[in-house]
Amino acid sequence: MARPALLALLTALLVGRATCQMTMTMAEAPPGGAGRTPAPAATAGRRVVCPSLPAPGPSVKRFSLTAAKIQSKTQTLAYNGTAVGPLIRIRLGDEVQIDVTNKDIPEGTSVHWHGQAGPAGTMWYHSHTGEQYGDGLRGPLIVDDPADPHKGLHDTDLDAHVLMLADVYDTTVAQQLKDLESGGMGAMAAAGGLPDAQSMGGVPEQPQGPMGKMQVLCPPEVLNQDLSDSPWYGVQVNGQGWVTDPKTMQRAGQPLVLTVEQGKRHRLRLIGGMSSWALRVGVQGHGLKLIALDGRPVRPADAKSLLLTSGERADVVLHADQPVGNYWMDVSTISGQNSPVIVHYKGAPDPLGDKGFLATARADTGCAVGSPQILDLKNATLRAGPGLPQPPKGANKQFTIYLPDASSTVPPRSFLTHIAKAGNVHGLAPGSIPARGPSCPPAADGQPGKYCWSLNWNVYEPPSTVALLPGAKAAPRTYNLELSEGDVVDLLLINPSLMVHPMHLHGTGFWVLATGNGAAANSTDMLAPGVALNLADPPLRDTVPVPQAVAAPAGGKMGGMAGTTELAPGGFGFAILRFRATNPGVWSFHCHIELHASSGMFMTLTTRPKSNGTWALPDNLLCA
Ligand SMILES: *[C@@H]1O[C@H](CO)[C@@H](O)[C@H](O)[C@H]1NC(C)=O
Ligand SMILES: *[C@@H]1O[C@H](CO)[C@@H](O)[C@H](O)[C@H]1NC(C)=O
Ligand SMILES: *[C@@H]1O[C@H](CO)[C@@H](O)[C@H](O)[C@H]1NC(C)=O
Ligand SMILES: *[C@@H]1O[C@H](CO)[C@@H](O)[C@H](O)[C@H]1NC(C)=O
Ligand SMILES: [Cu+2]
Repeated sequence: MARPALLALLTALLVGRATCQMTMTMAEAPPGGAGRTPAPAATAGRRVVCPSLPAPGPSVKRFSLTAAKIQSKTQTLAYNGTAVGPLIRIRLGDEVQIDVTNKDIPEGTSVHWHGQAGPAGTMWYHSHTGEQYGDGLRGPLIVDDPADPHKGLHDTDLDAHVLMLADVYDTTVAQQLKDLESGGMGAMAAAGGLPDAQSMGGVPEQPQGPMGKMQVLCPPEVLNQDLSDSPWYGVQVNGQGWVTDPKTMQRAGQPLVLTVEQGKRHRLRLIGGMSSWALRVGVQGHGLKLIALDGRPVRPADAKSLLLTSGERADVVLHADQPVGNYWMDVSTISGQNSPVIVHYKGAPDPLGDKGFLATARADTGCAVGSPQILDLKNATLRAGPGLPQPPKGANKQFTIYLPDASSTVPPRSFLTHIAKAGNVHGLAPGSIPARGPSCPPAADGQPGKYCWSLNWNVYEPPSTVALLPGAKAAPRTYNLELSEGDVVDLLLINPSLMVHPMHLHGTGFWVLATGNGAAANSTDMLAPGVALNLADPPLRDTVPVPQAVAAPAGGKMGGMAGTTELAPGGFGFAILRFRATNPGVWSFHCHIELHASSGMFMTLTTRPKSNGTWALPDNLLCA
């Protein structure tokens, strides 16, 4: 199977109004995606048809998915007409063909097999076009490993215990983005999303429908960390959950009922399918044992609850060791806005018929930050599980990438001095030290754009191209880093904003060597000496939540959001990643929060094969 480049391209295909076939072999050929919106400019004028793939052999497992418009209160798009796309469950080593049909989505669609460059574990699939996954195009993909080192830690691993978490809205994500681009962050604060300096007094309302309003009183330091730039509406797990219309206070839907058996240890596979909010999961009266992150085993860690951001997956063991009954599983924001799930022991009364039980409506785990035993997945105390490879001891390429809100965050002086030499930011001339980075592109109405996120102040705007072939030119806006096959690469991610950014890399997994807050970089923006790297057993992941920055206490303004506000000394959030560039191709690297990726927090890493001759570019790039 020597066709990695071909497969890398295939998964970037637009699925027009036609069926396109995609083949992948687990643990062999690495599919991935090459960009949020594939590059129409690169293929303009070219006649395109589906590439001809080898006919599937008898051992190939075949699945099909149909992406289409639907009309429900919380969703405009769906795979196969269901709130969450059907579970695709295969075994490590399987060869798989998945036929994807676009029934009626006029702008086209695409599919990204999130985390899938070979490994077993809890993965998912979702659209990578525009803001479609937040509107409903997402589903679970599980790759079972018969030799899973943590098999002995659980008694069941049921399809019904694969849980796709999704924040849902009564507006499309594209509409949310439009509102932000013309109104700025304040627009969402008014809608109950992002707190700002005015609304941050700290009392979000938890509407409870028939039971009246319930207020969640959380201290400001909790609310300050619960930033989302989407308005809160509700959460669904596998397409079910209570959502309360903030205008009418009417509650609709019902919680998912998760059935467990007393005495059994159940493996739950949690998928962070949210487009914006981070969610905390914890079960009343029960502990959770984390055993895998992003599909890969981690050293088991016990927790009362854990926090999941967009794109991440966490496998946990729920030991049903309590009296037979019904229990709440909170699925809540940090500040306590909750759309809970019911954990129902076999033999207990029907929970949906039990008014007294329903009225309690939560596991009551309160405000999260500061709660003991909350397992924060961005906490670098996590360790890899058995059987995973160790990282190389050193890297031959290092890149520093800032994660700023480009509408207002002024680059640190050290960064500007550095890029003045390196000249690696589009729009900034090398040799001169600019006063600030480039700002947002204009909003749709032509007015100055008030909202955009960037990587090193590069605001990604599709369409984009990367020069794949010798002599071809990259489009000016594409922020791309060049790698060669075999490179060992360090990415030092520095977060000067007050939001966590879950950064996701396509095409390969990476080791998380360190995360935290502090001065990770010295004045040349290279890794500062003294930051402790875990080279022994760092977790191997495909998504990393980069901790938010800490604002200076004085002034009351939010650093990184309000523009010129200083951060606390050493207040940057940081994460240090290492990976081997063994998979030639053009790979996306982006924040998984959809509003952030779509507004510019998106770039590419191009791994060139050792010899240019091995690029396997097909003649026909797109399905007609
Ligand atoms: C999706 O729906 C089609 C049409 O009903 C069906 O044939 C297919 O099996 C479904 N896909 C999955 C993965 O269940
Ligand atoms: C990380 O975990 C350690 C050990 O549980 C804890 O002391 C520390 O406060 C945590 N840090 C964060 C940022 O959650
Ligand atoms: C491959 O192509 C790139 C881009 O033109 C060029 O810089 C590089 O030297 C080539 N490498 C080899 C091994 O020919
Ligand atoms: C910053 O760190 C890099 C890498 O460790 C080192 O080469 C450089 O000399 C350091 N610069 C300063 C000013 O400390
Ligand atoms: Cu982000």
